[in-house]
Amino acid sequence: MNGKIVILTGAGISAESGIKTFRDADGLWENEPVQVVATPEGFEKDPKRVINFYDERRRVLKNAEPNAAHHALVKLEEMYSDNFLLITQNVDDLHQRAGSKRIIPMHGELLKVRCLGAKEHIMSCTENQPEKCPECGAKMRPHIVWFGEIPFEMERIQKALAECALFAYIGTSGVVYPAAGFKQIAKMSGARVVCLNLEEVGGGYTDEFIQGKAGDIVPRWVDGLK
Ligand code: BV8
Repeated sequence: MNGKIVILTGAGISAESGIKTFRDADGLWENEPVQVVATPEGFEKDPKRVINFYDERRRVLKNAEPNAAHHALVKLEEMYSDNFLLITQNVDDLHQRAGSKRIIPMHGELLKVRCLGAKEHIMSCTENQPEKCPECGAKMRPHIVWFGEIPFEMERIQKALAECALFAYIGTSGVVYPAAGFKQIAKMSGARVVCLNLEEVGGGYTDEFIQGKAGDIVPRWVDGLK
């Protein structure tokens, strides 16, 4: 295939690694309402509850491993090199641990925290979030894009979508914007759009739907692109 390939992943690609998705039964948002734990207002109102929510997710992530779908996307990156970009909505580090390099974690990273000081120091955090910034003493927050905040690297993303010949979205329910709108931008740019997911997600602009668990269908799909 000529031209660039852009992949968007969501929580479904990490499900087989034991990471809860957001909207499936017993999903993450079931016990913790979004507006309480994933908005700046929620953090302002009850920082301890928000910090505990992310500290707990870091503990779960420590025992998780990348699955065959993560590894298949690394192989795809090796095949397409500079013509490949992976955009993930996920804040886990499973893509990175599998070896993905050309990756944009557009909703932030669970294993990073940043301070609320002027310099917004960003640092690694694998356990509980520190009380104060070790650099400047300011309060800390998860390095996560909450609802109402602007995702990272949107310009770079828009450019890649405008140039791509193949756009695949994997393991995402297509509920959260602006990520949910990427398939439309890609389609309007002339790309072929493929959905790989456990369930069919609406929203149109999709040329092909491949149903199944990511760990099964993604490696097969990548092999077919060789
Ligand atoms: C923004 C970090 C302005 C937190 C997250 C009304 C209409 C349209 C938009 C809005 C609206 N009101 C408000 C908005 C904007 C809002 C939004 O979209 N709200 C939604 C709920 C309506 N968006 C924002 O606020 C965004 N910011 O808009 O800023 C702006 C933007 C651009 C330029 C200028 C200004 C910020 C959104 C980011 C929020 N943060 N995450 C955290 O992780 O704690 S979002 C959160 O949802 C995660 O990142 C998650 O990845 C993401 C999306 O969910 P999915 O990944 O899709 O997960 P889900 O569980 O939903 O689905 C899993 C799928 O996998 C399912 O389909 C399932 O069938 C499938 N699956 C399950 N198992 C498997 C599988 N598939 C394959 N194999 C399996 N084994």
